[in-house]
Amino acid sequence: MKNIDSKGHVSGKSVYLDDIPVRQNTLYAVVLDATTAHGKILSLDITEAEKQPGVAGIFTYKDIPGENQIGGIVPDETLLAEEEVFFQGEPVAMVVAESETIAREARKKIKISYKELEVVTDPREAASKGLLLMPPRTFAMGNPEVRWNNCKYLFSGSTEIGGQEHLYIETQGAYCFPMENGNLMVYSSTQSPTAVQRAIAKVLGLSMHNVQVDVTRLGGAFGGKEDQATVWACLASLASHLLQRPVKLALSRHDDLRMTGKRHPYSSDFKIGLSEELKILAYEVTYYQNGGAVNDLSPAIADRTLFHTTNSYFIPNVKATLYSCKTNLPPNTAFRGFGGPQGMFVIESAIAKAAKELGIPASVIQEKNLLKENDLFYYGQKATQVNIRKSWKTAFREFKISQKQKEIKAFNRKNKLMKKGLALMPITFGISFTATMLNQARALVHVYTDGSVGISTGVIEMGQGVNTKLVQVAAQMFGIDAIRIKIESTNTTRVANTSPTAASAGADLNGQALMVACKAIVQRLKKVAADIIGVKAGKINLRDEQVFTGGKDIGISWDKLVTEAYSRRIKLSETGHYSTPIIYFDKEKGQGHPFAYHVYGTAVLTAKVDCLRGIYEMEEVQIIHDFGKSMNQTIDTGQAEGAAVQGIGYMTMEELAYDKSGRLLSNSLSTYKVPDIYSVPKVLVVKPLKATGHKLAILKSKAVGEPPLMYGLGAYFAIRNAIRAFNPDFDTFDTPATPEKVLMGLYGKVKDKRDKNS
Ligand code: LUZ
Ligand code: MOS
Repeated sequence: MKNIDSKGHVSGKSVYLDDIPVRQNTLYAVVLDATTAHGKILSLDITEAEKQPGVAGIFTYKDIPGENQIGGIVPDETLLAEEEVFFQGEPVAMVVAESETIAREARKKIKISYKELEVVTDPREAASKGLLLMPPRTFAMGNPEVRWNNCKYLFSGSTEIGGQEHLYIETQGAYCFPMENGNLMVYSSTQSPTAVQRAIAKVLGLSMHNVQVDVTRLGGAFGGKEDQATVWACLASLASHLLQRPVKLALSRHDDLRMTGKRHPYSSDFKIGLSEELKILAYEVTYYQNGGAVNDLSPAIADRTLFHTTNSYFIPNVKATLYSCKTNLPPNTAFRGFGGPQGMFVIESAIAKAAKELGIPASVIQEKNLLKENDLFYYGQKATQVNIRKSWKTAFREFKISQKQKEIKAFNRKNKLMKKGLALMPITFGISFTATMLNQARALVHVYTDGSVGISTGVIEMGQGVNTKLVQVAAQMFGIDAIRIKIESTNTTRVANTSPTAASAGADLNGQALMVACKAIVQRLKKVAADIIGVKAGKINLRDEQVFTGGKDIGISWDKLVTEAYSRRIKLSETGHYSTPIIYFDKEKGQGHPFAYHVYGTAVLTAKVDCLRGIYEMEEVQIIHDFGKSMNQTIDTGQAEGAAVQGIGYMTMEELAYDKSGRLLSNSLSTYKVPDIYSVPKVLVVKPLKATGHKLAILKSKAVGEPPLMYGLGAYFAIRNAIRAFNPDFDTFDTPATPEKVLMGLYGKVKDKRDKNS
């Protein structure tokens, strides 16, 4: 089935927040943000700004009628700064005016002064000063300390992995208006309508039922709107509530880049021990997560890093410790992969380090340690239906990897100033929210008397195609044409208490809830058909818009069946509730079965480096991916390709730069580079692994949003291998591999970030 949004997107008719026609009397808000990364606010003077014609109001924390608190996991985040600011870009005040231009002009007239305090931007420095967002966390299995003695080979090292800007095409924003009796209507570009609803109620001192949040779709999110859409929705609501007028707040790209958090950079130390046969016997890792100024989702992201510490490998003795470091940067947040890539990068670096020292390709060590059926993940879950070796072997066969390896060797022998590198990147990604509680969803289904159907769930369409999958589910359940099914906007009054659309689990959770609702209606309709012709309901089938019994079309159409059910006063609406079975996790012990299932796959990536200039090209990226039994291969392949390219961008050109004062230097698209059509690998192939799927995946079609991003990590190792073909001493793990860094790597002038003398 085609993506139901394809026509609307191509013709420009799809509705986003900015396309909602505004009401009469709408006001526009802009945010004044902190210009120092850590300081006491000495004075804030709004008199000049307030005098500007067209300004309707300027608000600070003092105007908040409820609690000035929007922290989702830990209550440590103010909506508007009080006496102290903790990052550049932190909202301090809001200007509301008749137009956005007026609001912007007035914003310039606000005078604010600070007493500067110490700024920390480096996570290790924060940790050494005891600046932590939460106590350090350790997960362990076995005992690496004991095993080091038995290891034939021991290697250790450090890694740096950068952050990443989400760069959703649609910036953050919200549009609110007051309704009667003090209620509020809120349109928000959010992955988490319930989080927005809850925070607004708290900030305004209302009940959740006073706040209705509605979302049609987002122009991309990638995790950036899981937690951080809340700020703007709360601010717009605050103004709307106080002024009793409609208020729109949509960030400009500059404001968005400066004020919102990114993917977490990590700095890490590892130690790895191998046997003579190259089995990894022990692995120890310490992560320093750069959390930014407040918790946001950092604790949950820390969990996922710890869960993905061993990537696709079985390691019997593991100890992983994570320091979530409080720095004076915007709060870093969810981003596709959610801490997983940062964990997986370190084990891949450890393997690459071992391979370098032993003078063998990393793939030899990778292959020897891939997970097998019934191996234990170090957090206690047994690996079942493991497809990692199968994807690895299929990749070798399909993509002729051994031959490629030989060709690259020959190429590198022949060419002095052009070098190629190849890397394999196996991925194993756990599907479920790591917070077990969030693994639930609900749906609401109406069958109308003309046989058309309306469905609502808690899921958010953000370009990933989940709405199309839900329409497919309902069409299949009722045995009717998809054209009859309308998917409603996501609205907190139709489906309440939604989990964010995140963790790659949107289709699984909401699809299952939808199936539960559809099934109940189908059961009642079958009973009606059975009554009409006098057979048992179990004998009835609905398909092709007709009623069948024993494989025979009995001449009752879907429309007729629905009309008949209605005239018999049968209920044609239903809700569905789903909560993932079998999952649990004991946080104290760090053991349990947190994931419904895992997604597997293997990528092979080749890079070509120009050793005079340091520029490079990703030549080929070929992937065998475990989609399960894909319910929509076009959508799923698109997700895999997009994720892989986003992962490659993360590893290569996307460089976030903050200066020592905590100011974002890469604050526009001329200084922050993202992959474009020219930098996409010339060959980008995604082939589905022949697989049976998993019973906890929607229609056995596995979750696809995040896992393929991690293939992109291989780009770093492919480039590293090419550099090493020119300069065998190159031995750093520091992303992104920008051409500047590659050039320095080629000529041995690799600057250790922490060595002031180098
Ligand atoms: N969000 C979340 C996520 O709240 N919990 C998760 O486990 C998760 N995983 C991936 C992406 N977003
Ligand atoms: Mo996410 S990183 O919002 O699944």
